[in-house]
Amino acid sequence: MHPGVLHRRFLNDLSTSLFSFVLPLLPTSEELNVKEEVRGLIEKLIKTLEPSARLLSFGSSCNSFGLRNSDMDLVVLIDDPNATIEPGNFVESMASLLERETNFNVKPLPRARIPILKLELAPSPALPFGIACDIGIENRLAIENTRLLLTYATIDPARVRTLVLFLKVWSKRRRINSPYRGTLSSYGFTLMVLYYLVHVKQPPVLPNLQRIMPMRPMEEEEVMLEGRNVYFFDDVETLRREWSSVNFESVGELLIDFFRFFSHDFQFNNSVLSLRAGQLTKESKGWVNDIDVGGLNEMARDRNRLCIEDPFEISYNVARTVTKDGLYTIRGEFMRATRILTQRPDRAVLALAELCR
Ligand code: 3AT
Ligand code: MG
Repeated sequence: MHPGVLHRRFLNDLSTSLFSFVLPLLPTSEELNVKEEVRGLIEKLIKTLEPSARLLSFGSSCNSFGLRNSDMDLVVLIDDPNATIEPGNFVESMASLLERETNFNVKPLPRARIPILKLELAPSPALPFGIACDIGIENRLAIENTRLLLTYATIDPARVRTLVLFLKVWSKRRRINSPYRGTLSSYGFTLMVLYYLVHVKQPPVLPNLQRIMPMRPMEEEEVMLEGRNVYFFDDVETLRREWSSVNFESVGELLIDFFRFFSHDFQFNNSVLSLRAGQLTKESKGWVNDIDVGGLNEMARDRNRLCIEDPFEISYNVARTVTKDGLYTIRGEFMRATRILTQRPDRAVLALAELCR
């Protein structure tokens, strides 16, 4: 058979295999229901401390990039402007309340840079993996970046969700999804995929929601939250009606090209990935040689090896956890993935299994 035909067949096979790979890893409706019940229960309790408090989900439980048994990310928002609440103290009050009233294993971190409360529930028949949950206070930007990610997913769910979900599984299985151990968070990998679909791929798979929309050239707005412009085009109905990508590449092709781009083309040494503005230089962001000396017993750390600009908190490098070794490992994994997928084995399923081993 002609090599071109074989290659086509492999790509088709790869796309189908990606869909079937991801499908059984999605959360069940039972899991989602239990988690929503838990959220409601905790919210009710927290309202006894502060009646104007609401408890909202963010992160993967509501950006459509959630996997089965993933952690719950929750945030307390206090609506009453007259309520004077200090996050650290509120974390401590919530901790004693939940300790008293629930079966959760409660661990408050009131003096962390961002005070949070960690909760854990032991496994049960309805939730064979238990529940792990972090509750933060007043982190409204996280709600907005969750909505941004969700809106991107909604534009082209078949390609965007499949790519992101696969990358998340792959990065976890290859152990490069551990911000505490020098590699990158899921949020960071998700921003890499979206950056690639908006700014690298030509023609683009996704529009830049933070920029002027093609159909309404004069309507760029500023919506300020905590001093940041959190505007993005979030009118999903209009997007569905008026945006259609002329990029028809399959999810398999996009995956291979994603790995190839980050193996060979992206200039990690001097470039910044910005979903908001495309490729930027580290120099223009002032993100060069920023060594964080750390506390008394901490090692000095290089904060800007891998640079991913947060879409709203633009002075914040989402990939600041990535060390020199971490980046070396991540790039090694991109190369390994490219190699496995371009060696064109007979069966795409086997390639995916090998990739995630
Ligand atoms: P998992 O399914 O838990 O692996 P996730 O999508 O929940 O993936 P993260 O746990 O990395 O992703 O992050 C949860 C949310 O927290 C995503 C984003 O709203 C916020 N977030 C995480 N990391 C950062 C960061 N470095 N800067 C700003 N917001 C962040
Ligand atoms: Mg999470």
